[in-house]
Amino acid sequence: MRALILVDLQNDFVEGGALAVAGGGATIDVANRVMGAFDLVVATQDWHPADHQSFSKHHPGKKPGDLVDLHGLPQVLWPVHCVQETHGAAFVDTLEVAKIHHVVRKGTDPEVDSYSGFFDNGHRHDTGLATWLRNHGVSDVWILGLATDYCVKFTALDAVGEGFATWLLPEGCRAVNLSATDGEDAIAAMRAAGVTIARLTDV
Ligand code: VGL
Ligand code: ZN
Repeated sequence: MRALILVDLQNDFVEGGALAVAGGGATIDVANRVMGAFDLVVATQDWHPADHQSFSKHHPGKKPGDLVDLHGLPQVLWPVHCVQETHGAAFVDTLEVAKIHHVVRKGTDPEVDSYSGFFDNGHRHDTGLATWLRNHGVSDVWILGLATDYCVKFTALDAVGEGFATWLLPEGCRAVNLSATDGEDAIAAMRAAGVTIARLTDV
């Protein structure tokens, strides 16, 4: 069984959002185009409480893009984004949500960020996604979404770590690029970890 994982296709990550990723909206069209080709479709949602410690406003003197230590983990600080139950946290309204079989919400613990759809950044809390996929007979996962250099990257690396044959569709991804090559570097790191970099025509 093949599953498609749509990573964080939420209003705050597309044009006009609080943490807008350049070209983010284009990923929605790609998602809508390919969803029907998979046995199962999973969508992750970044789902933060208002007091989430990844928000720079909770760190006096810091601004978005700054790096801090959060309980022993390196933490990039972000503008307030994807707060639970807000418009910014909702799926982009052109996304064909009726084709999604399972939603994973992550980043709910205010004290630790969670880029991956499988585990928090400290690899302590498991979202249950790997178990859900295995229970549904999934062997292969294909991944697209936002953002290449954060949530897509860590979701793909954990998918490999959990033993899934893992495919990335870069045409359906866009990067934050705090540094200009972060997106490319993330793709190289995924490839080095065993992710197959695929084209839409491979789906
Ligand atoms: C993301 C930064 C903060 C992502 C989520 O979806 O890649 N990036 N929270
Ligand atoms: Zn976040």
